[in-house]
Amino acid sequence: MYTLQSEEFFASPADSVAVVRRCPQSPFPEHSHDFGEIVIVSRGGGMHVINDQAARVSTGSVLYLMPEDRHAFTEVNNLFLTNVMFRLPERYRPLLDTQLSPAFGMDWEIGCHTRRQVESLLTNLMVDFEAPALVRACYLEGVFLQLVALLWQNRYSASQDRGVDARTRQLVNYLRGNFTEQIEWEALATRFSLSLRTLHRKVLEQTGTTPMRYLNRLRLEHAAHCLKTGSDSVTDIALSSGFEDSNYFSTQFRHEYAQSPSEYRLRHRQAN
Ligand code: RM4
Ligand code: NI
Repeated sequence: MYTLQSEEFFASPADSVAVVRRCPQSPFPEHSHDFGEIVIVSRGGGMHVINDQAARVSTGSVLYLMPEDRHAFTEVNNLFLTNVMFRLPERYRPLLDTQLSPAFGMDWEIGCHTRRQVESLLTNLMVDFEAPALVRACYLEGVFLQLVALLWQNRYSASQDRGVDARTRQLVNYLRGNFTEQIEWEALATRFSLSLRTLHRKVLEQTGTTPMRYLNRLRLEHAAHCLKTGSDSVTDIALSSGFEDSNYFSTQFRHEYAQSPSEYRLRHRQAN
């Protein structure tokens, strides 16, 4: 694992904040930073792993990394995000402590109204203006503090939005929490006041993949975790992950992991 150095990303030694867009974000190996990092997802989706804890991210996800944290993007689906990097993380830790949680990024979602306000602050952080180093540092820090306050105030705003985007985000969150159940798409669309057509289009936009493929991935990731860590039979794992048929599960598993569930279990047993 390697540590990214601030010299590589900050415009000058005096700058306390730097912003880089990743449009799109490519898969990125595990790393840490000698700076703090706030990641704001604006489109698509993917799998983010922070300190060995994996969580799917999608539009509106907000992640915090302090220098002691390690993270990676192991899977990306048309994932667009912005990294807000900040020096002197210890200076901001008391302010950010309220926002740092192991599960952070699993449950923090900003809604479309907040995303528009955040975008305006990100643009201000990226503005390039000539000024004495101290003036520039004060300007950047001021905008950064506004951003941190806005994110905290609106950390659950996705659920307050009434629009299609937020209802889709709620549906995606529902899938994350209920993928072991049998999903009836018509009933789910009705529950979140979406047409099937809109459900398909918006899930594709927010996760980068189709609803069925997204559901299958959630189930397969759960099954892979069970194969690695438990001793249940492949059939029991298939059923407890939401698959109705263990043959279909094995086919899907082989398609996603290029090996059978048993081979996967054996490989991870040998690795440990
Ligand atoms: C990478 C990735 C990392 C970030 C660096 C600056 O593309 O987003 O998380 O730390 O950029
Ligand atoms: Ni990073």
